[in-house]
Amino acid sequence: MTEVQDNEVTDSIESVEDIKLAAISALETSETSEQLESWRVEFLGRKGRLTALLRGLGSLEIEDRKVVGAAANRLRGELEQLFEERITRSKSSQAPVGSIDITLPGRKPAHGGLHPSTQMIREITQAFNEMGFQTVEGPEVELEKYNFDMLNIPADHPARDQWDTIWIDSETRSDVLLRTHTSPMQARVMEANDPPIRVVVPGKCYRYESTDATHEWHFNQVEGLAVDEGITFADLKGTLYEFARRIFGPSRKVRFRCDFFPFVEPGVDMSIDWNGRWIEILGAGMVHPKVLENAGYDSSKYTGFAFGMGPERISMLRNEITDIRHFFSNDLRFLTQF
Ligand code: YSA
Repeated sequence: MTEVQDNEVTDSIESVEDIKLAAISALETSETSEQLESWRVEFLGRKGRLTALLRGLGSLEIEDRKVVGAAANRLRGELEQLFEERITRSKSSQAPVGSIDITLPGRKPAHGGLHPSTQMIREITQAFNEMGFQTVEGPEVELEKYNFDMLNIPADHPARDQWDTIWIDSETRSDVLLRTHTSPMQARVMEANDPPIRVVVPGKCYRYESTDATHEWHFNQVEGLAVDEGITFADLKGTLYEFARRIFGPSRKVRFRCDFFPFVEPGVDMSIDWNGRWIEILGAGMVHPKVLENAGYDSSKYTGFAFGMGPERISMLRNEITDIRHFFSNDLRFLTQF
C-alpha cells in the first residue's frame, strides 16, 4: 500500500466515525415523526451519507475497500437498530388514545326531570291534599264491573258508547279492560272503606279513539270523591272553586253547566275563562244514590260529590300548549321546557 492509499483508507474510516457521531447526536434530538423521517433519509436513505461514502470507495484497493465497506455496513446495522429503538421510545412516550386530560373542565352530568303531566298531577293533588283529600291509586287494568257496572252503567246502557274501550284478550275471562276513566276507583274506595271519604285518584286512562290536538288514546285523569253525611252541591261548588283559584289564580272566572254522567245526579261540567273563551276542564256531580248503594252505603244517610279532570288539558291551558300529542311523543325539546 502506498502512503497516499494509506491516507485514503484512514480518511474513509474517519468518515465512518464522523457519520456515526453525527447520526447518534442528531437522533437524540429528533422528536417528531417528521424529524425522525428526515434523519432516516439523511443517514440511511439511498442518497444518504452512508450510501455516498460507500459509493466513493471505488478509488481504494480491493482489500482496503473491504475494510472500509465492512465498517460502513456495520455502522448501517447499528444505525438501523438505534433508529428502531428511537421510534419505539417515541411511540411509548406519547399519550395513549383516549387518555384523560385532567385540566379540561368537567362534563355536566345530564339529569332528568319530572314529566309535565306528573308536574301537573302533583300540583292538582297537592291542592286537594291541602283541602283534606287523601291521594290513592288504583289499577290501570280494570274489571268491567268497576269501570262500568258499579257506576250505574249497565251492559246495554248507551252511555258505554262514551268511553270506547280497549279490552284485554284473555282465554279465561272477557271482562278485563284498560280503564277508560279513573271513576272505577270511586267504587273500589267505597267498597273498601266506610264514610267519611275524601280522596283524589290520579292515574292513566285508555280509550280506543283516534287522536287529535285535544284527544290522546292514553291520558291522565285526576278523580275526586267525597262522601259523608250532609254533603251538598254547595260543597261540590265550593271545593272546585277553591281548586280553580289555586291552579289558575284568584281572578279567573269559572262556569258550571248541566251535564250527564250515569254515576251522578245532578251532573255538571266546569269550564274556566281562557282569553274570553270557556274551556271545559272537568266533569262532576253528586254521587248517584245507586252508586252509593252498589258499594253497600245507605243512600238515605250518606251523600257525596265526585269529579274527574284531565291534567294534560289543564297543563295545555296553563302553558299554552297547542297539541296534547306533544306530551307522549318523547321529544326532549318539548319535555325539557318544563
Ligand atoms: C264525571 C263525574 C264524576 O262524578 C266523576 C268523574 C267524571 C269524569 C268522567 N269519568 C269522565 O271521564 N268524563 S270525560 O270523559 O269528560 O273526561 C274527563 C276529563 O278527562 C275531560 O274533561 C278531559 O280533561 C280528560 N279527557 C277525556 N278524554 C280525553 C281527555 N284528555 C285527553 N285525551 C282524551 N281522549
